[in-house]
Amino acid sequence: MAKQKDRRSQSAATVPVALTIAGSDSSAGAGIQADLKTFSALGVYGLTAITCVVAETPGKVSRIEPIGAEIVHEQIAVLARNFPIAAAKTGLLCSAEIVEAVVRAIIDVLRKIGNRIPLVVDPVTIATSGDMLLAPEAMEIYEGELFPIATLLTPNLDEAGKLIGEPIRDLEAMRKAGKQLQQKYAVSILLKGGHLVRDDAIDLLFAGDKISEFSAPFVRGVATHGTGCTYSAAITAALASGLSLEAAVRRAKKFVTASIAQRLRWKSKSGETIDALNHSI
Ligand code: PXL
Repeated sequence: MAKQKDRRSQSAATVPVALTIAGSDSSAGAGIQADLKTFSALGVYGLTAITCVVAETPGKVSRIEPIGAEIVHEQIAVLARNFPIAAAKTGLLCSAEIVEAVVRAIIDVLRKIGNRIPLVVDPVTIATSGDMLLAPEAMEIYEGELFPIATLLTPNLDEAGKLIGEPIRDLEAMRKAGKQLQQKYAVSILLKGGHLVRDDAIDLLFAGDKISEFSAPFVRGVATHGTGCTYSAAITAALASGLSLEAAVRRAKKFVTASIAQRLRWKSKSGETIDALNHSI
């Protein structure tokens, strides 16, 4: 045993490296914490650039505080200069200044060093609880500067509906909306249909001329705090491991479905139920 331990402590392992640029969720079901747990579960070393700190429980955001834009830029820049980053994702970016700093760091440093490393953009604007997370004035720069440098956008139906200016109520409307977004931003789109009321959660991937469908049984009555973050982190981990976009989404969908199915549950001090995704699967 001692011998084995010795040998292990002397050998170094190389695993793929991925970067998440996102906010901190104190309840650890979403945001940077969900991303890191997902990266670890999928065998990827996760780096982080924190954009803001959110004090919250799974049901309610209490307070959001952005980090200074320059330190957001610096986190990304030092990591890009020192680690072999194979893929990156963005989550909650909070303010227009932070979106601007992230775009600058990706173009001027990360992509200068890492060429066209895949960038997954999860356009987080509203929490599952309904709380606004992104400053409204940040949307213009988000669309104008961040979307065009993404490899994949992962909007849910609410976010996609806002971007095209009309609600998406069925699968037919999803097909139309996804194509529209793909053309509008010239980027691949994963449109997540989990908010449609059906027996299964269907997502559509629009990449090139192809539309691929991913479905899983819909689990009703389950708090879904953090599913979007977990999904985009799992896609990023799979891309960092060298999978194609379609294979990465397929693997990520399985991971999110399992993290919901094997969810965790506690009773709060006041007797309420607290659910959380299980990332240790
Ligand atoms: O699920 C969206 C989200 C993303 N990032 C952070 C969050 C939340 C939701 O609350 O707190 C940091």
